[in-house]
Amino acid sequence: MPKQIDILILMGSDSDWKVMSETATVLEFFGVPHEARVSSAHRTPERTLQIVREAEKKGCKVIVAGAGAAAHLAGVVAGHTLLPVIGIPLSSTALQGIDALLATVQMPAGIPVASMAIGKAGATNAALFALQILASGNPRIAKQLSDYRRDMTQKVEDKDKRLQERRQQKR
Ligand code: RP5
Repeated sequence: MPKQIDILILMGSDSDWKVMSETATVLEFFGVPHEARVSSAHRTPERTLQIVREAEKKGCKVIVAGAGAAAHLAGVVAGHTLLPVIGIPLSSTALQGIDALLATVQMPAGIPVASMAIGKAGATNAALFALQILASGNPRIAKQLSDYRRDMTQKVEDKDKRLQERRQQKR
């Protein structure tokens, strides 16, 4: 029996891991079973399909795919599965991710990919978005997400408080 996963993190190259590890870090924090794999839509197309099929058998519910350059990974994966696919455009060429952004976001009608922002913010948000998809059927994750937002709100309020205090001291 293969190890069950909720989320597959797929990336085009190991050079993408520096950014894609942000997705894994969030999923680890939330305690959600996942797997991170390297496979390229261009360099290893058949292997990519095989990894998607294996993930489906492992009970995977969402696929997060990050790639740079002419980034077709998320779109190609989406064409092979009915699982929701979240794409992260990565900056790995002279075009600084704009190439990957357009390749990821401009999907033709019929095969959707939820495209995130370029780089680390996109990698973090991909994890949160995947968790939000899981949360509709999982009250534990829904509660964790709600706590995460509450902590974020508190941090912003703390920053504002510190700013007001600094300004007050100058007067
Ligand atoms: C893409 O090409 C990968 O996703 C990576 O962002 C980029 C460069 O790959 P490497 O040449 O570093 O393997 O397929």
